[in-house]
Amino acid sequence: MIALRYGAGPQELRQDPAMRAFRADRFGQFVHWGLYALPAGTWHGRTIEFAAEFLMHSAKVSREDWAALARDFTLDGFDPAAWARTAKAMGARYVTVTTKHHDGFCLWPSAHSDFTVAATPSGRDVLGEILAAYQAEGLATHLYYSVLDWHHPDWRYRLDTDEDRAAFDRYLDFAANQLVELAERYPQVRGFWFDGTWDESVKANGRWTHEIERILKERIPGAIVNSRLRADDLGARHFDSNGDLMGDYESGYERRLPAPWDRSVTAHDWEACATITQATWGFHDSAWADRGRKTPAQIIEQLAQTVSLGGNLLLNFGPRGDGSLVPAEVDLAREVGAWMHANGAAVHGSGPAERWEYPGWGFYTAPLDAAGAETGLVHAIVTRIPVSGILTVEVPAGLEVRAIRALADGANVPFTVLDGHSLRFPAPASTGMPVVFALETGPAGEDPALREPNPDVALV
Ligand code: FHN
Repeated sequence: MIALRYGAGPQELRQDPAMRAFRADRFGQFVHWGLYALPAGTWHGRTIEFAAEFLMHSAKVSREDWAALARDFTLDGFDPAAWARTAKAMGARYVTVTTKHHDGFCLWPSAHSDFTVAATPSGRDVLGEILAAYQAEGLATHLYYSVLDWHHPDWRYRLDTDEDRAAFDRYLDFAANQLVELAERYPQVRGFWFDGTWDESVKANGRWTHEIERILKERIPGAIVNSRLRADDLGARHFDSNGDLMGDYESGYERRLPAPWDRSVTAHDWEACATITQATWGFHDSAWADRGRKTPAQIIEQLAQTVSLGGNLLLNFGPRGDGSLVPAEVDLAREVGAWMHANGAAVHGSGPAERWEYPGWGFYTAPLDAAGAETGLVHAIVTRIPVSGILTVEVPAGLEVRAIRALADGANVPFTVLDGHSLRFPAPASTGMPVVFALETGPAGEDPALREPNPDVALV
């Protein structure tokens, strides 16, 4: 055990109302919006097939030229109420919105920077409007903040000299002031999502990351902070040098998920973030970005896998430079939302179905408030229909399945008990979308007759 001053806190899962609500939400919307949405991946006619929010860096744009984009940030198509309605209809329960990305541009009129919405033609508090719109729809709000800052002259990647250290200390004061400002201006937010913390300079300042988490939680009791903020005394990130999670939930899964059978992640709260496009978070107006767009079924499969492992999925949207949503993202949200409308019970308020092994053809989830999954309901989300047309279910020892119903319409599904611990039922016809079945379970052996093969079923 290594003695650490800035390591992890208590390791029990937080059970306060904010954290329980976050855990039950399971599905959030990420929004990346800033000046980068204006050039949208192309600078002076050259399209760079890399994340749009990196364009300042990848096209080697000077601070001055990049800052001049603020003049075109005119909000002509900006309708935060439409963003919020879209998110809600998709089934998202919270939003995490970029307040400042790596380019340093602030979506709120920060008193600590001249590179903010206050310097754009409207001068409006864009962030405040976004938060209000989502809150009006009943969604919780989280603030993304990039510690990495290409605009600020005191930002350093490494601390090689005394001058670097002095500059970076000034930078950390600036960032701390901005974070306190955010917490004071928007005390209604539920959490903070940190990014841009991987450089040596930040890793050498574990104390600062520890202090920031403390200060934010002092300002907003119950605030939820992702693990990405934190470094410990020795520069370990996410998990401290003793292997304990820092922050309230792990946020290292980006555009990837744990393996479906990896139950180790259920030991703590975690959230994965995902792009709809292949590899850009900000709006990238190109065939390159469109090529990799995921389908609604792919998104739902990711969501199902995530929930089955006790995580949340934060699905990114990158509005266009004028503030309007990308039509393909609106369409996707609508289709995911239609599925969630019928099947959201397998996602919201759900988590891993304990002891139910990954079946290969999909994912099991169970209501979070059930006594584990020992009795009651288990949802089977079918994402891969076997060519055999047969779904086999291994039932955990001591349990039996008493009924299977299609979640969307409640239709009873006949099944065959193969032996004391497995059963099978016909796979659904493919609709191109995952299908969810509710398995009603109870302790085995209460009524032995129920464990006999069901005479109503014709074996497939
Ligand atoms: O560099 C950023 C990237 O632009 C985006 O914001 C993602 C979201 O998780 N975070 C960083 C890469 O890890």
